[in-house]
Amino acid sequence: MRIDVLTIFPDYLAPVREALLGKAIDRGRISVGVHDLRDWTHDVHRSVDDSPYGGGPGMVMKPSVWGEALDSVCADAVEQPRLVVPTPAGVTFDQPTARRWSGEQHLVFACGRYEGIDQRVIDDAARRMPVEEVSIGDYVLVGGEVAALTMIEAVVRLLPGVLGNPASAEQDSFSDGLLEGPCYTRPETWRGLSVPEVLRSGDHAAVSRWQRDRALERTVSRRPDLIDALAPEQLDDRDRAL
Ligand code: 6GU
Repeated sequence: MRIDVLTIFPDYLAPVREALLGKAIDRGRISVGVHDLRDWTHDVHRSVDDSPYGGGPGMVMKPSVWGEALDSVCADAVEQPRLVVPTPAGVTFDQPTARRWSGEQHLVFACGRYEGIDQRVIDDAARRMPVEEVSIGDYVLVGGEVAALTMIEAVVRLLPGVLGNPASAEQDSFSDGLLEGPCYTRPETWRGLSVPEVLRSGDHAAVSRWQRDRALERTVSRRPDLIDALAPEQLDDRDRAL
């Protein structure tokens, strides 16, 4: 998979070279290009923003610079990439979106700052490639960079061969529509707190049932909206009794 990120703060994306993502790059599983939007300016001040039509606070990112930047990054693409525009005004990013994007050849993230990017940049790009304006949650960040990093990590860990143990992706929170329950490792007792007896019993059926019950309990108390969203066949009789 090819990933390009356009931003006025390329250093913000440095963590993409670390840990799991860095290893995916080293192994050639993904290639990542981080581009400074100001490379496509032509004035001495390298300006990327201007005041908004219609008034209001803040500045809007100019279409001319974005247009050239996107043309250039998409020019050498084999297939038309999918353009992702992180914005708090977007559709909420979730695990199904990450799963869907993990099947793409090429993702381009256009990170805006200030009040946003001139809408014509998005409308023009949509004339030749799929475009999604996406938010990572109901709060406001100062720019799209951290959101892009978040989405990139969620997508890349789903690529075959990136996680050491593919079962990790299958057993995640959300994969069965529930939050993951608690987990434990040695020692058996720590600061007077013991690992639940059943986990040490060797009774695999009892362990599975216990884990399922904790997942349900946690989801009911923390994310009741996820319970409401479950299809009837995702709950068994024992679940319903809980
Ligand atoms: Cl994608 N961008 C910004 N600036 N703020 C956000 C966001 C994105 N998602 C949630 N808040």
